[in-house]
Amino acid sequence: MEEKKKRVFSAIQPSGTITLGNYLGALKNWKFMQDEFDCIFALADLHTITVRQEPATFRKNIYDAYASLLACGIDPEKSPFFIQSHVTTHAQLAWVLNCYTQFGELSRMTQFKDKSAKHADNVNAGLFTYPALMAADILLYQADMVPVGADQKQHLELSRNIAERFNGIYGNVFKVPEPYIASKGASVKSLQDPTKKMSKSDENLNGCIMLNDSPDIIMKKFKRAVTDSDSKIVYAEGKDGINNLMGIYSTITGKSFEDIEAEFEGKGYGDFKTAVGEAVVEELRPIQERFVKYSADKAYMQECYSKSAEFAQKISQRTLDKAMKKIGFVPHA
Ligand code: ATP
Ligand code: LTN
Repeated sequence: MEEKKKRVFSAIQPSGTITLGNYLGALKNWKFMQDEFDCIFALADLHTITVRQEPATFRKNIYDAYASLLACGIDPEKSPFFIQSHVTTHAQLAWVLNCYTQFGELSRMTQFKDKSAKHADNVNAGLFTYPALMAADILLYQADMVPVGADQKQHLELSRNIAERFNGIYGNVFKVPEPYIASKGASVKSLQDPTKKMSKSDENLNGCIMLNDSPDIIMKKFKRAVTDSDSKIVYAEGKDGINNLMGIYSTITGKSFEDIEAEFEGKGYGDFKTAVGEAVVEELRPIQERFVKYSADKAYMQECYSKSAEFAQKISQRTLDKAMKKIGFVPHA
């Protein structure tokens, strides 16, 4: 008998233009996982309003993110790819899980601490309870595995704790998900401050490669990348800038750090930055071409996200109903 494929769930926020960090840390893996696993993907737009959004920009970011993911190789025929706010169960289960998540646990989330420092004028309750919504996203689909970049590991750990706590009270309702964090590309750093992660919402645009940056801009950003006063291309402690460039180059070319060190022995930082920039330009070229095609076809995108939402609603409703029934709510039908 054919073995049942493992279920994979992941999501990304439409909070700005997709970055090279998102691509190498998450999306590239999603693409390859589609054949081996039973994948479901989402745009986590409900998460995005934890930071205030300008309506027209937000709407454009949602369309652009959807087109970008199609361009990165997400195929909704193989893997349903929906918009979170179109599937009503997410907000519903999130409320329920909020009541099984402790204030202390949420207070320890480093993303909450970072984002509340960054948006000190809007430390809203949604920003705080964000991980309960993320747990709902994952648990609704009984996901076995969740591919994310290293920055989401703590949230996933919390999702597991919430699932185990709930199951401990009511029996087996939720599958306890495993994180899937590929070692390569798991954490791409800012080109301007290699101690910080590359992030869509970074104000310093030079630190961040956007998926739709022109070849010219990409080369300029790499040439300006912060390195160190040494001149050797080796992976070593204290060389955050070079380590980051090596990580990017290695993830794209598949070369090991030793191979890269050998390739650039005796060469300068300038040569290395050019090589990394060129590798990125070539990696992104076909994605950029497809992005233009998908963005111009809103009807196709609509067909994809509507069908995917219908499927997601059906699957997730079963889990929500089961959880509500176990708690003691009266079924409505
Ligand atoms: P924001 O700036 O709004 O926080 P973000 O760029 O951090 O956004 P998310 O939408 O939070 O991106 O993350 C989408 C996926 O990309 C997640 O799986 C996350 O782990 C991954 N990711 C984000 N930034 C990086 C990075 N710098 N390196 C590797 N993976 C990353
Ligand atoms: N919080 C994640 C995005 C996200 C997610 C999810 C990732 C929302 N729901 C469920 C994996 C599974 C982020 O900011 N990267």
